[in-house]
Amino acid sequence: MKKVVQAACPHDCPDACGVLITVEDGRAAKIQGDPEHPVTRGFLCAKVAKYLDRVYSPDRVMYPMRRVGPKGPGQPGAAVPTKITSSVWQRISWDQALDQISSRFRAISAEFGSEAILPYSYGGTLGALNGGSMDRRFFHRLGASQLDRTICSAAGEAGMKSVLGAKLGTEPEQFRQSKYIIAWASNIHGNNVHLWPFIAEARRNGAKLVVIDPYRTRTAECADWYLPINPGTDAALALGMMHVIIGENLHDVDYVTKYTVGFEQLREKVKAYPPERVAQWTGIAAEDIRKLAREYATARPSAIRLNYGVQRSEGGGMATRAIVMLPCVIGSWKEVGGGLQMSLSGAADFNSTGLKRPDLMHSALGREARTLNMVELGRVLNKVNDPPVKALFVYNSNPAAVCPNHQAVIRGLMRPDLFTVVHEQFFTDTTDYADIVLPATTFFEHKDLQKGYGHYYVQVSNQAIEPVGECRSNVELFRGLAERMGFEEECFRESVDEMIDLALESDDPWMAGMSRERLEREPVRMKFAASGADFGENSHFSQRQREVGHPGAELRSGGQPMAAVPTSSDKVAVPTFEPFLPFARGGFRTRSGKAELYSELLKAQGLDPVVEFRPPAESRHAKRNGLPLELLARKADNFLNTTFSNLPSVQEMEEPGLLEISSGDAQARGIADGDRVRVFNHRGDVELVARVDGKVQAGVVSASLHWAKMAPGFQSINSLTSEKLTDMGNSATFYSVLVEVELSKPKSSH
Ligand SMILES: Nc1nc2c(c(=O)[nH]1)N[C@H]1C(S)=C(S)[C@@H](COP(=O)(O)OP(=O)(O)OC[C@H]3O[C@@H](n4cnc5c(=O)[nH]c(N)nc54)[C@H](O)[C@@H]3O)O[C@H]1N2
Ligand SMILES: Nc1nc2c(c(=O)[nH]1)N[C@H]1C(S)=C(S)[C@@H](COP(=O)(O)OP(=O)(O)OC[C@H]3O[C@@H](n4cnc5c(=O)[nH]c(N)nc54)[C@H](O)[C@@H]3O)O[C@H]1N2
Ligand SMILES: [Mo]
Repeated sequence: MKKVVQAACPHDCPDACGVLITVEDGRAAKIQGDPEHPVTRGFLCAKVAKYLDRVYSPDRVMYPMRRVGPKGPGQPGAAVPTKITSSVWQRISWDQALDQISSRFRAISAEFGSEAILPYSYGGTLGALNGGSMDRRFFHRLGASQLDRTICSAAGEAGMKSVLGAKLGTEPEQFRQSKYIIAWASNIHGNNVHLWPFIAEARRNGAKLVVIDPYRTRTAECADWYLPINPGTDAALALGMMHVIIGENLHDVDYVTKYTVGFEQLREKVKAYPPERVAQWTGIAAEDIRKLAREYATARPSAIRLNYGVQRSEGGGMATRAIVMLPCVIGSWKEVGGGLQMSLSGAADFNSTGLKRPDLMHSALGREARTLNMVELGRVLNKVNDPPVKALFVYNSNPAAVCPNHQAVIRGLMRPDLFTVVHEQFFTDTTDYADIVLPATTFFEHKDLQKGYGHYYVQVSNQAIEPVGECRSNVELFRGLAERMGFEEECFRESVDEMIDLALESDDPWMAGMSRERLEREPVRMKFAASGADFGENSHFSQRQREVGHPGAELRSGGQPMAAVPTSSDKVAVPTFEPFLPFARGGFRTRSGKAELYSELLKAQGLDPVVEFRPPAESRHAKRNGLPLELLARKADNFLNTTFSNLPSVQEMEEPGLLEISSGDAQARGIADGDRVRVFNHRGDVELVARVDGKVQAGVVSASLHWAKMAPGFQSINSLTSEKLTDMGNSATFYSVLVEVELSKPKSSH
């Protein structure tokens, strides 16, 4: 029997693709992008196109296992146990596993209090259910410590919200109507490839693409203008652009007056950032800064695709804040194809209180549980007392590779008194330190509900096949564990469909028309036109926009403020949707209701209420201490963080283990292309192979993330990164790292 199942890719990626899985006699036979999904448009990224290799990999965790050997990755090369029973693992039943976990949790709670148990999860799946529902209910009810999920985007979120009050922005479909696109720290071909066709369409219609990134990405290679920037200096660039824009009266006086607060303070602030000064920090010539500012402000509509690269730096919150001010200052939020996109996840939320039940924590503890920051796992496992963490429950994450300050994390995970449970699809770096490993389903094997953070569509991901082996989804695992712990609340018995229905219970008008039955069949765009209120009055598109002959988008007055109707004389493709312009007429979700170029909230936190640039302290400190090179510990284009990095068919598309270095820096150290090099700083060192390929400029080196145990000595690139937190949002500073490089041994001759 053959069927085609509608599903959604749940990986941590803005694109959240619609996928079609062909199933023949119970076995998945084909995966393809959903041609009907308006953003997926029928194609998949290279790694998800190979997903059958992942689902049916012989290396999957198939059964619950208990450790009988020592913790740690063992011998190089022999790290992946494919046999059920080995000297390290013993197969056990689900019943035994759940019994052992629950009795251990009871004992730890009795001796140290329930907050000695710490859940650790992040981006394994973005499904609303398997990403955070039954698990949260379970840990709330248990009274476990709370995890502050900051490893990815919290600085950017804080920076963006300080201006806009929400994570909203330009939808991908509108980029086809832009005339000027800045990909700012945005590796579009690698991390967000479904935006590319819209940009390609815009360029066919004459748009210019500018890329601002210290690494020459594939996107930079095909840009009209590539501006390599010194890492961590983006706030200065944005301030310098605003210096030019405001100084030359290119800002939108009407928009700024109506919809922002603090413009005068910003005008004062940017005076200190003339292009000549900014050039010294950023490495971008003053003339280029002027040109960029002028073009950005006048080539309408202009859109910025900002991604999270800038906010993985010490000043990441302020950098994001500064960049997010740009469309507010030039008023490009008014235009179809204008504005800015970072994350769109702040639109219409599912019923998250219902899914996660934070009230259960209060009934368990009588108060909020303590919160531990996931970025600081090394410190948390080694230094936190009162109570110490005695049990770690990892799912949807591979902290033994993705966490900063890898050495400290590993020291913590090696603690003999730490009881570690890992629910996983594969024997990752983290399962190497588990006491119990539990087998997890992939999205082929369970049902879920999903939004994206790079578009505004919602989907149900239907289950395509039965779980392989004895795999269970996160929902079923925590349901089973709740039962073992004797938790009697009804919510632990809800079925998956009941949970999806509950998640969709929302009085948000943007969620109107989203029933489970409908979402099972098709992706549904949020219903913005129905939102009515909030978006101010008397909006109209700027005169300038009409003058340059852009599709004459006109806002209807009255109840449908965001609807834009293309006119018949338009030459560019007519969009098949009504563009969503979240801030065309204000509607900011800040306290003032305006774009806050001056923020009382920031002032109260002791931060600059306008915006500021501070050169990263890591640079000042490390350069003094003989660590002259900025390291970009980047993501690989064909892996997803560390996911996929163990699959042979995906490995073929990547070259892990490289240190990309400029020819000048290589020569100065006697390093040639292909040489083995040691990259080090005061936190650790890793062995890599030098690649002199012109991807980075002088002073910058780059290496990519993957499973630690694929590397010599099992060293994650995160051996070099620090636990230092960002200026806002308590996020990670993966891109504020200084290192030195030396030849480790001569290149072998074969
Ligand atoms: N293929 C693939 N796709 C992914 C992922 C992956 O690992 N692989 N990861 C997913 C995840 S978790 C996320 S959060 C998203 C978003 O991920 P992104 O934020 O897009 O990812 P990054 O690669 O961290 O950063 C984007 C770009 O910023 C650049 N950059 C680094 N430092 C600076 C800086 O100081 N200034 C500027 N201007 N640029 C800088 C990097 O070189 C990189 O090209 O992507 C998701 N998609
Ligand atoms: N050096 C450096 N470090 C980084 C980054 C960087 O750019 N550079 N990026 C950071 C960022 S942005 C992020 S978001 C984090 C990502 O950190 P993580 O979210 O830990 O990312 P992954 O390495 O992809 O690990 C996810 C794991 O979840 C598992 N998984 C998938 N689906 C399920 C499921 O349904 N159930 C269970 N139980 N498990 C599942 C996968 O098999 C995989 O091993 O890494 C951060 N670390
Ligand atoms: Mo991320």
